[in-house]
Amino acid sequence: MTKIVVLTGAGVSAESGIPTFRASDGLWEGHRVEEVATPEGFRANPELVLDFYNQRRRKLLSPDVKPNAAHVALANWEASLPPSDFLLITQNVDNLHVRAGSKNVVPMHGELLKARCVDTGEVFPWLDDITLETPHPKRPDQLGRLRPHIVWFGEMPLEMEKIGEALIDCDCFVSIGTSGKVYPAAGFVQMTPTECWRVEINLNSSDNSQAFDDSFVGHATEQVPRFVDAWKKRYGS
Ligand code: BV8
Repeated sequence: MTKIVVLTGAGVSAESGIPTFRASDGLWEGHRVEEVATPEGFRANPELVLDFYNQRRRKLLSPDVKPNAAHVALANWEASLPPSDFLLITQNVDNLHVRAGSKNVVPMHGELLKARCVDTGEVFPWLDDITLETPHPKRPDQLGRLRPHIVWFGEMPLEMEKIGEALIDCDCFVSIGTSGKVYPAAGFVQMTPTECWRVEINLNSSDNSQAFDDSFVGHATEQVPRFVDAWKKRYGS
């Protein structure tokens, strides 16, 4: 049986109405990355950063944002396989893979619907805004002690050991909707075994397209189901 590792980026959620990071001129919903996605930016202007994530959390929770055909195709593919043979690593902080039914998901850059205590690192499910007046869920007399459970630039991504173990042992690595600009995720393809089938699914080529054996070019909602069919033909469903 083949072992499959999938890596997704913002492009897999684009057709669900969630903006990608580098579609515009390097600005991210009107902000410079350094201002809103670094610990330094958070220390310098916590209200700006908290509001940036509050806006994105509200959008994610709006009724018009839901999993698209790419999320669903990945969940169905996983369901057709033994659980230990499929790992979905996502750089995205939305919950659309899990809402589509994916089970073995590693949100390596954190999760928009969780908050983290800045003092203890404890993580809590979180659907509301986080502000400097938000009481701590366990110490309500303490305000403003929460941050988004997000991995910012300069911070270590989550579950890197589990990710590394899966990458060195996989037979098929599929990168979907990522520009290949952010490390360590952009380097994952290089960690797979030489005989691994490396596939990229993207609207156009990315910074590390040359590392892949095959490319499926187009919208994820069309190309992911098309790729899964190709995989089933190659390995048998
Ligand atoms: C770390 C927060 C170490 C979550 C994010 C110099 C060289 C190499 C590396 C570095 C360097 N200087 C600094 C670094 C390290 C740095 C880095 O890589 N910087 C880059 C910019 C050079 N990385 C880090 O800091 C990481 N940590 O290295 O820690 C360490 C060691 C010891 C101790 C402590 C630490 C942390 C990286 C995580 C940063 N957080 N986001 C959030 O707010 O959302 S990264 C951010 O970019 C998002 O998570 C996002 O997922 C990620 C990658 O972007 P993409 O997902 O690829 O999105 P993008 O818009 O770029 O591309 C979309 C793609 O989709 C495009 O290709 C497009 O064509 C395609 N597409 C669009 N629509 C569709 C589509 N495809 C198909 N269908 C469609 N419809």
